[in-house]
Amino acid sequence: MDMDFDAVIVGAGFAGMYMLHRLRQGGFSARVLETGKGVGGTWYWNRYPGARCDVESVQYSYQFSPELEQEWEWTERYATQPEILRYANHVADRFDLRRDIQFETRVTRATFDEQENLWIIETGAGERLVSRFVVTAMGCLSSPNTPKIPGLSEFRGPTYHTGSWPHEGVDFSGRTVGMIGTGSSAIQSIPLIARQAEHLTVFQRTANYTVPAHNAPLAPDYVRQVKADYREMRARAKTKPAGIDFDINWASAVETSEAERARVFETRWAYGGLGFIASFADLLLNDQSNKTAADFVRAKIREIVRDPRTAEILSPRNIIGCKRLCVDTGYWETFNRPNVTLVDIGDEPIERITPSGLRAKGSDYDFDCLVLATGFDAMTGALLNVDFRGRRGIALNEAWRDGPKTYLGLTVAGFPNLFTITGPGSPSVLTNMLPSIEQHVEWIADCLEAMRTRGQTVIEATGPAQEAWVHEVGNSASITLRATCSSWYVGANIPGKPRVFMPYIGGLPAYIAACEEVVAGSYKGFAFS
Ligand code: NA7
Repeated sequence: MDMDFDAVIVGAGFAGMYMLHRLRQGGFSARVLETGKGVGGTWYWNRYPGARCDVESVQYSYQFSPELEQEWEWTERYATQPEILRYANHVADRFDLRRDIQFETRVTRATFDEQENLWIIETGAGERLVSRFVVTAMGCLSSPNTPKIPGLSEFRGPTYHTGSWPHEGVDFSGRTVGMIGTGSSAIQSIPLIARQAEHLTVFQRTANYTVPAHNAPLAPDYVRQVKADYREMRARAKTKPAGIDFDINWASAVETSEAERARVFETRWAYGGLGFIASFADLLLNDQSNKTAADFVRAKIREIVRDPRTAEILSPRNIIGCKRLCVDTGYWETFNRPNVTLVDIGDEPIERITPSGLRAKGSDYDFDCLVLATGFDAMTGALLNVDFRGRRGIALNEAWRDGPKTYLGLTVAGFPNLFTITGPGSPSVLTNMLPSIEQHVEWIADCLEAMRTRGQTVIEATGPAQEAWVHEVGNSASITLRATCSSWYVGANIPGKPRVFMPYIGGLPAYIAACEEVVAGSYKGFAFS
């Protein structure tokens, strides 16, 4: 069997693009296969109004090229989807990546041939490529979840999913809109859709916590200062659990006086963003500490939302930060608008979608357009959409029947020469994705270079090493409150999905140390041939 490439990379988002760049630098041949017509991954698909990154733009960016860091100008504290997509395109052009990216190509199956130690990759168009290695770069939130609500196909008007929004945009002027979901995508888009639509009805199953973004244009002085200090900022970020350079207050919320606690929360609220959850070090470790932050946010909701009943429905009851904290611009305020209605469906699922709207709790709601802000089959969805076959033809679906099992979130026992960037069992979604991606890519590229030097062609995680890592991932999850609610982190949003806390919660520094230890121990936990 002739080998077409050293590596096939699946996905041309930030992970796939940098993987291609690094493999080229290492002298490997690689081809990226990408379903979309352009680069950008999540930022290519998620074009709903208000889509923005919840990590500050100067930090949600590549650091592998100091020249790129210096030349690119972010314009806002939190970059919009179009700006991030422009950045992705700029990177693709600047590093001449497109000539090795095959767009409009969906990988459907990948089979490891044990005789030849090669992967055979098949695409939706019936193409077949052969490579030594496969690197998945498919993103953690890239397989949209369309809930199986009865009647969905009967709705007469257009239905939009926030995770695969029409590229030409949607004009809601003069239209009535129904929206299902109140996660991050809904929280970002609701204020903008409400401003445009004649009426917006939001169907909320679980109230969510959100913190104001206080987004603003970036001041030139600030940008100059960041650019002068970039190396130090990146180094500081790598010492933080989330890989984001923000201050963690190491005090305990319950051991702090009420007045001081209120002051800290107010300061963080006024600053805005995800750093709110770092107001105190034990917010995600101790119920009582968590409740102080949750109470603070609930009081804010009551202050902002004029109708007490609406404020009550909007007030989350679960652990703050258990589901991913959202960052918004004018979310609670939007429910003061006369053209916005909130419907609580927390205690009873939507009965059915009807040709003119939907039926819930015995009432009919009519609207012209339906928006599904219903999230993703997170972390494993995209991987399991490809029929990966490892040794003895074992399907990844089968190997992961009880939940994903990986070694370092990067490799899977029984699936040699397969690498999964930001796979389950890596910190990924609990961190700033860009530095996490870069760390994975560099680890993989270094590993392939080491193998080449040693004349090895096959790498595979051993079963015991994988078991030990799965144990470590589960153990670290069990000490936080994060694993205690029905979130997509545990697969709870997808009926029938095994309930396993999927990302590694030990923090980026601990994870990097674990990866470095593996390398220092001559890639301990891996078998080579
Ligand atoms: P999320 O955070 O998974 O939110 C999805 C929302 O859709 C959430 O409010 C769900 O309610 C709701 N949902 C899902 N299925 C249904 C059904 N069947 N009926 C009613 N409501 C439903 O996805 P997002 O796209 O907002 O954000 C994903 C991540 O992207 C986010 O965390 C950021 O990291 C960026 P539930 O809470 O499950 O009760």
